[in-house]
Amino acid sequence: MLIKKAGEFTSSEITPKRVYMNRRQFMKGAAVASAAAAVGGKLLNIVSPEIALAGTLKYTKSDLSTHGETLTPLKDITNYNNYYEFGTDKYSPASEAHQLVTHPWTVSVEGLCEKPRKYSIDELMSWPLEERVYRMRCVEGWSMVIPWTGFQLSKLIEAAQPKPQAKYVAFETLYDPAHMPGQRDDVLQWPYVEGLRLDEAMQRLTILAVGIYGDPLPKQDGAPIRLVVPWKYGFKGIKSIVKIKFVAEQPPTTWNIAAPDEYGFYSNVNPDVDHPRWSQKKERRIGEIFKRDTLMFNGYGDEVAKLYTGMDLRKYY
Ligand SMILES: Nc1nc2c(c(=O)[nH]1)N[C@H]1C(S)=C(S)[C@@H](COP(=O)(O)O)O[C@H]1N2
Ligand SMILES: [Mo]
Repeated sequence: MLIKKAGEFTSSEITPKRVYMNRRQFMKGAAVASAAAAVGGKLLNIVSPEIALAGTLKYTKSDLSTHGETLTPLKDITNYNNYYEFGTDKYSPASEAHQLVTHPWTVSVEGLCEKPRKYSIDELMSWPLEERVYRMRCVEGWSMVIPWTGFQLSKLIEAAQPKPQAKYVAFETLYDPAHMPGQRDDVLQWPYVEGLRLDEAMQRLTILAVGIYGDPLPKQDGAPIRLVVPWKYGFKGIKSIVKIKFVAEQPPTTWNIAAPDEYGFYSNVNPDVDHPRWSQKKERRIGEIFKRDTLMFNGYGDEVAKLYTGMDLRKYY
């Protein structure tokens, strides 16, 4: 399917999303030098995410993005989801999440900090935003590569000024069974809760995402704001956050409550620690046929391994 020949592009940036969406209105602007080549009737998008600035949000590119990976198409990121508030199968969040009311939206930052306060989502979305391309590895054995738009969680934490007693950060999803049909069943304990150690939360790879491919987060991906911790299994990335609380003790986490022998608090991606019911040695990148090796810390060990020095990662799984 030929959309446009390379020389005809009038936009400074073209992304897989734009190609996928085939929306010509995205293609206004300047020229692309050898960005896309029409070969054999197919449009080969060879633009790296580093030179692409898609979407309606204002943001900058980050040096902390993962390079050399093919981005997962928006179609897959928004149609193959885990969001049990909207059903337990992969496809129901895409059809059900429209019920979620994401505006107005308030995130309460509270607990053991000097400057607790509530933020409107509009204020948080007006913060300087960055694109962070990260691998995302679900504990179930599939993975994607997602260009998030967001900001470092550390910025919010610094603004809150945690007290010395604060050792962990606890997160909470909206509880709204009227608009989240899954919360009317007790498949999980609601609201969904997650947590990080304070140093994990401060690590520079940890972000709060408000967008994907430069547009505001689709509801099925956790609008209007969700956590992304790329070296941990995807379930740590709690969606549709309304509360962020500084606490002294390790907070409870939803999947650990549901199945403590299967899902720990740390949940670092680790090919050597199998899930009790399946191996974690391999994973299936969505869109690929052959399995890939699972990477220790999902490939982010240079950044994060030091957080776990001296810890037995079989015990602290
Ligand atoms: N509130 C909430 N957050 C959640 C979940 C959920 O069911 N509810 N699922 C988790 C799981 S298991 C994964 S793999 C990721 C999936 O994110 P995605 O659907 O945007 O790919 O969200 C995580 N965050
Ligand atoms: Mo997951």
